[in-house]
Amino acid sequence: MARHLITSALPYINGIKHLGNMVGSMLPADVYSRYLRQRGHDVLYICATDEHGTPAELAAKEQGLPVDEFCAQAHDAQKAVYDGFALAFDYFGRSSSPQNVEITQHFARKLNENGFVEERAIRQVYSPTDGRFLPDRYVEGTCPHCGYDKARGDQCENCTRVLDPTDLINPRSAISGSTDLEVRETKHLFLLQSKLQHEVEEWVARHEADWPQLASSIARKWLNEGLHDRAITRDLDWGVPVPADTWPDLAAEGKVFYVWFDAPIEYIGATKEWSDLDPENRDWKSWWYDVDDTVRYTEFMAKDNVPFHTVMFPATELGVREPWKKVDYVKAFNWLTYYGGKFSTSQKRGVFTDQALEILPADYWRYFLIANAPESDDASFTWEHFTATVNKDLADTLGNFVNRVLSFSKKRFGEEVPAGGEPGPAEVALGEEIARLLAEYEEQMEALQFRKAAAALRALWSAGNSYLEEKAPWLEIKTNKDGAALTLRTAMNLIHLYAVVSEPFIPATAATMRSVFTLPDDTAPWVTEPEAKSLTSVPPGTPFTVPPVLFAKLTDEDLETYKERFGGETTA
Ligand code: B3M
Ligand code: ZN
Repeated sequence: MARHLITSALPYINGIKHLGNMVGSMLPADVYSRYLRQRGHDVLYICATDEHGTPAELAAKEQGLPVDEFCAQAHDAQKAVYDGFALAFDYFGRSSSPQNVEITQHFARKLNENGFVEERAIRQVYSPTDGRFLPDRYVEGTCPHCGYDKARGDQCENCTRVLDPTDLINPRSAISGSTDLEVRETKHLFLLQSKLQHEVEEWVARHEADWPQLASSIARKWLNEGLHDRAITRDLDWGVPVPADTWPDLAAEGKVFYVWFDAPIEYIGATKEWSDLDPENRDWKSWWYDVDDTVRYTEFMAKDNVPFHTVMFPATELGVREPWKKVDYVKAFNWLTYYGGKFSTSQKRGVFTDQALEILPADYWRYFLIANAPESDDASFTWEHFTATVNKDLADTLGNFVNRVLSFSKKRFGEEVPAGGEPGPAEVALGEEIARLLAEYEEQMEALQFRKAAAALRALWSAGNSYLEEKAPWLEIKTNKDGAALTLRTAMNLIHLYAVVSEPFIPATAATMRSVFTLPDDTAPWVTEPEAKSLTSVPPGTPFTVPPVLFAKLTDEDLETYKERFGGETTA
């Protein structure tokens, strides 16, 4: 059995992420990891905060904190939210870690030794007042296209045009406001990606047939446009320093690596952070170095990150000329929109992950988001859709089933699973159906088809409801007590099966459902086909309890409150 290495795109440090970020990377990675663990695979799920670059420096400045302090706090704040969402990372690291510094510098040295790095002089804006070169984002001015007076050197937020700092009218430093700017020549390291084009093409060609179309088409597009050499250093205080042993001049000038150079390397760096905590039992290299097909590596990300993961990072890994593990499967997602418009961190539009948890427990969000993951197309979040889904799938189909069965049985038969009755045609048919749906669920999970997996899970829950409606134990009990006992016992077995199978989607609720029964040895991680067919794992006489309502039904009033708080109309 292959070991599974799983990573989700590293959330950027500058703020709490919104639901769109969550569904496009971390959450599906967590669901998949949980599923694989249940199936007995050796899984390592790694993520981290992406901490370098200008947005981190700017966010720190805004809060009046030194950037390292800002990042430490922001990391903890994000981690707390992810704990709240029950994301079961094996490790959640930080790209500013010493481990990442070490490995990033190693990669740069190797690329240099292999002839893929070159020092080039470029012309860049220098601010004598600030005593430094200004990265693109640190130059502000008037947009030459639309006249917006707070346009940044990389892009105008107003008309979205991509800019060069020298395009700006009346440019000024975003740090000091100084307009005393000059253009000076300075040296930067360039990664000669053009020299690696051919190799990357070959590598992509060998993999793209296995990837989802979204990932392979984006990779193709980038390759067809041609890989350009690109600057991999910046003039910033905060970042992985250019190593002085190899580039003494650039190091003396305080250059650091560009954030997109060190961020993907942090997948490896974070694994080493994890490993260094317990070096006797963990070996980071055994996941990354010279592992070939003994490790299957799956990456999760939104579509804007695909070029970096299918083309740029593989180019880096190939150019290092060491056997670092490259991605096997790229699970890419489209956008989750908010009422058809953009979720926006900068404009605070949409629902942020911390706010979501203030409103409802994680399981509500986990289920809704995965069941509506933007897999084949963009998907729209609306409060109407959210409340309707919660009410129908979670409150009615699953929650109500569980409570109805257990309370009724307790009332009529007491606090143990009732004995009596022999399985008949209805139970045989149910068992067949459950086994078939379980196989369907497994197949979709293995294929990383999350919406379809959610649909199969929902169908499993529904099958229980249909069975209960058909057998109607509340009527049966009047004429055939044994028959009613059989029906309820079978339904309780379904509850136990749901507890096991639903765990990746709704881990907290699944644990509650499982703890309903006092079974002597209830540790089985999965349900076998014979168990699914016979539905007898929970035997008569097993003590049980009735849990509190699993999912609250959301009212029209709730809906109005949410819409009022977050804005519930299209503004796009
Ligand atoms: N931090 C992109 C983003 O925040 C980025 C992903 C890095 S993955 C190595 O959208
Ligand atoms: Zn503009």
